[in-house]
Amino acid sequence: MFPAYRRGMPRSPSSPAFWRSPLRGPWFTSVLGVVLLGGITVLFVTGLLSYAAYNPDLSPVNDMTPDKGLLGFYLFSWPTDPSWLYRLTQGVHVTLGIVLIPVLLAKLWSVVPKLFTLPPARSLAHALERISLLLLVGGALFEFTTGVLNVQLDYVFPGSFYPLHFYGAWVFFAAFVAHAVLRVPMAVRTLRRMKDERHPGDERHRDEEGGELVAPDPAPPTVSRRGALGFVGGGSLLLFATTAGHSFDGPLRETALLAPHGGAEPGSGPAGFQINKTAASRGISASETSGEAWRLVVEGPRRTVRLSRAELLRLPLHSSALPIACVEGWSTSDQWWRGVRLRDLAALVGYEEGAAPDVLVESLQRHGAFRRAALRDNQVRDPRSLLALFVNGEDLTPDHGYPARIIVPAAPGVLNTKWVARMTFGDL
Ligand SMILES: Nc1nc2c(c(=O)[nH]1)N[C@H]1C(S)=C(S)[C@@H](COP(=O)(O)O)O[C@H]1N2
Ligand SMILES: [Mo]
Repeated sequence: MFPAYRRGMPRSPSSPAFWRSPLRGPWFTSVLGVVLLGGITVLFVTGLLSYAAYNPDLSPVNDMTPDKGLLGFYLFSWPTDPSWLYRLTQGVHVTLGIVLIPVLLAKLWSVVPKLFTLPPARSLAHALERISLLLLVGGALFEFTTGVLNVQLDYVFPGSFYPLHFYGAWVFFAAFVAHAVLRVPMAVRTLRRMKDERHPGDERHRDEEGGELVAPDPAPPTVSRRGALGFVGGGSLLLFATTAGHSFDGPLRETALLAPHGGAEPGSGPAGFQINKTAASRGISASETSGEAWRLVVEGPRRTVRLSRAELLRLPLHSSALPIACVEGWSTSDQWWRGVRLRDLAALVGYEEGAAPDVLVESLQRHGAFRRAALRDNQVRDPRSLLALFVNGEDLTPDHGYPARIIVPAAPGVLNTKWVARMTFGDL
């Protein structure tokens, strides 16, 4: 399976004879390529959706990539329906990305001899093709690595993950499209041609299309091509089984051994669901959230009101069943939130029914990326959008945002600001 040096064999990896695995060939590469064609397209689309869901064009506060320029051409108002929308799109993005890792690695392995061929360029067209291949391979490794690091150890990327992953995605996808246009017809022909043969993947003829992948002097096989593919698929299945549970609660979450928000819930009882950042880790102390100290400032262009939690409790309270769905791919099922509608808070500072504008929400938290977020008018107007005071029948816990937090249907977790101190209504 691995290139081995034998007496009398060329040593240099630029020589085709250096690569001796009998697995390499157009069939193996084509099968993996077709899986990645579908998978990476879904990753790209769900990634762009996730970016749109952040409302990056609404306010600089939300904008993690200020120089997006033309790349923001597709942005749109993220809807509030269905309430599980981001839970689905981002769960698919992260889980599929992790599941495709073995396929990506196998695909790179299957074509690795090509990276070493000499001369580096036979013609201008060949040179361009090789540069695009470098962008493709480099881009793929970069996107998968930054994505996994952000999910597994988000502190590695203090705010800079978003521009890196976003710009990287465009560079990678451009190279990916160019590669797909050049290679898909060949991959499809290869798979069609070999479908009817008795031994799929039997590629003794180096002069056939894609034959340059076939080792000229193959080592004896230790596993069939189908077996190798099964091995890759098994790896993906194992990753799926140990990750996908992070999008569910209860026994299913316990199966997500590899996911940071898999395994057991952080506690039992009404607030025993996943916590992103704890109050202690964000520097929120009980003295600032106590009844005497905490006031919510609600500001509009004409009026500002200050409300204690006791005063908020005297406003009409409403309940919504909504999930928390994080960019890191994990989510909770619906929790029962109870609190004041965002549109009722807009009404307090003078906005008539149906005319509620955007809002900038600021937390008590003084440092860190997610202490402020801007919500769009469609999110403010949705009757399920709340400044929540309770969850699952009890007061919010400090870790879930006591005394008050935002909860908006279908929005990414990052827009659900905890420990809210100030809300400024107005067109942003
Ligand atoms: N003030 C503040 N609010 C915040 C955050 C934060 O770091 N600071 N994290 C956000 C993120 S990224 C998520 S996913 C949700 C998680 O909510 P939970 O901890 O109640 O599950 O809170 C959001 N609200
Ligand atoms: Mo999050």
